Amino acid sequence: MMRFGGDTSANAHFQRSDMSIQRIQITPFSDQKPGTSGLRKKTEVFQTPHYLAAFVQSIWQGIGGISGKTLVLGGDGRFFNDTASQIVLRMAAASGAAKVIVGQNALLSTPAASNLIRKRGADGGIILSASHNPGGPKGDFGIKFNAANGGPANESITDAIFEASKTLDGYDILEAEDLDLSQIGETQLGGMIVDVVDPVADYAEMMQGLFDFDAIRSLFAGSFRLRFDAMHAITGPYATALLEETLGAAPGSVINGTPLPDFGNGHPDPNPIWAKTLVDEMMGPDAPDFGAASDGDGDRNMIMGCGIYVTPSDSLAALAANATLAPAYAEGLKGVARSMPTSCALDRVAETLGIECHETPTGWKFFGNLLDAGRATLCGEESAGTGSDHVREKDGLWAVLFWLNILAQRKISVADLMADHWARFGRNYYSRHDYEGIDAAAANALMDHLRAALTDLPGATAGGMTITAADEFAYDDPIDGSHTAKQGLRIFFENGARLVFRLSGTGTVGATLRVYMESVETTVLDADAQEMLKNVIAAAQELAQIEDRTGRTAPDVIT
Ligand code: VG1
Ligand code: CO
Repeated sequence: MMRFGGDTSANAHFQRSDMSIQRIQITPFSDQKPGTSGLRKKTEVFQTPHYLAAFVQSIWQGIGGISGKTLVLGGDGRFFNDTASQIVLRMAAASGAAKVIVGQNALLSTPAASNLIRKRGADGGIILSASHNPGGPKGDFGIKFNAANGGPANESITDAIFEASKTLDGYDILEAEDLDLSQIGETQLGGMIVDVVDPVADYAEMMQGLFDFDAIRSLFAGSFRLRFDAMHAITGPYATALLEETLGAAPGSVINGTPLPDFGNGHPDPNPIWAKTLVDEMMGPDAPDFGAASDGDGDRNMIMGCGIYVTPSDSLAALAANATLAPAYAEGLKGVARSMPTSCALDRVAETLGIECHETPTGWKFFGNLLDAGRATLCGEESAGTGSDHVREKDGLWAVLFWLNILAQRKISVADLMADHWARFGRNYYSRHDYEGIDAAAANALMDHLRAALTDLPGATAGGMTITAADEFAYDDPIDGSHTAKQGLRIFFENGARLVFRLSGTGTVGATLRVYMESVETTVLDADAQEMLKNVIAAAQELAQIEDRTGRTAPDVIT
């Protein structure tokens, strides 16, 4: 039986066990270069005959084969998740994997997959997700490989995968019927064991070990109210089990809790634009005490309180400042890390705590070495990603539980906690403006023009502010010495303000320009961020000529 269309005449058949392995000949694809987080394309691209399989075979080659290895497999449930997981299983069996541990119905949140890889001592894992990108036949699909530490493959592995994809002439796949992945337990696929596991159980158990569940329970036993928006994505079952069933949040606290293949036609990106219903409720009359949302694959978090949106950069800083209130971090933090565009609020906390603060390129893969080496305990990104050394991915629900643990101990509101934080550390006003789906050539020209101007910028003014330094961020990993260049253009101003430009590595249409803006305040602590940043916003326009070069008069998304 041929499952992928195309001409089968050139394909060899041979036997392993009682099922036959097919060698499917293909012409290599030239566009399978992983971006910030795995390979993301339009779903229809992944549905092109052999496209997904070619990338999976390239992964096998890029990691030196999978013979005898154990892998974890799961995805965020988006359209094509089920088909893709059956292909991955048959290919793993064909290439001699010993075992694949797969979430029931091929579902696993990204942090839960990371945990399973670590807990079960697997050699790695395949995560099927395009994270915050919309799903469905017209939406996006994605796939990424995580290594034995549970974290996203580092650049040397993703480079090896891409190199393999460029010359790949075929792939091996077992000829077999689809497995029933709804039944928990072990089955056999060719010579390989498939172990279908409850996607929530191990993760929930880990969370219980990190936080003071009794303290959180007593919060919910009082008048404390929570709203968690799972955005019809993967965190629904996790949030319902943990927040409602285990911790006692009122039934109905979790909304949009059933994962849907098209995320209910939504955009599972937890920010004030796409989680507007939640934001409106939290900013409206009779708002709950705490509001949160997560993304498609459950690794992002948006944190809100009654009447307040906490920027991800501020959330990271607040978690670091209050970390010892949670049992897992009671002994203190070994160090912290943030991606370069993330605000410097974290640096101020680290300075006070007297711990290391690392600045890495965008993408969770750069935190892995620091976490493995015990140089960082908490990590975060401005894009709503926060995590710790409990896994090697960012973790949305973990951040929610961490916040609840802190609120339960401090017995204050989110707004008061942040006011207290800013009074102590000062406030880094922060915003990111995204220009999505712009012409790729125009985006590259904008970056090239700015890059060429960098050396002449110090001493010049923009937005009425004097520029003190400008560079293109590069990172030297302190653990393995690897060098990563071209990670964003940075412009620093004499008043402590900062402006960063970079192009997204997760989009699937044209280019997305991200402009990150920050200013530091120690006196005015309760103002509107866009207002406080207006000079930095003006400087961005002046320096990059965004409107002239992209034709856009305003950003698509402001966070
Ligand atoms: C974006 C974010 C980045 C994040 C990445 C993956 O990347 O900016 O911080 O690590 O998405 O997150 P980019 O290259 O588009 O800026 V997820 O939750 O989409 O896996
Ligand atoms: Co995500």
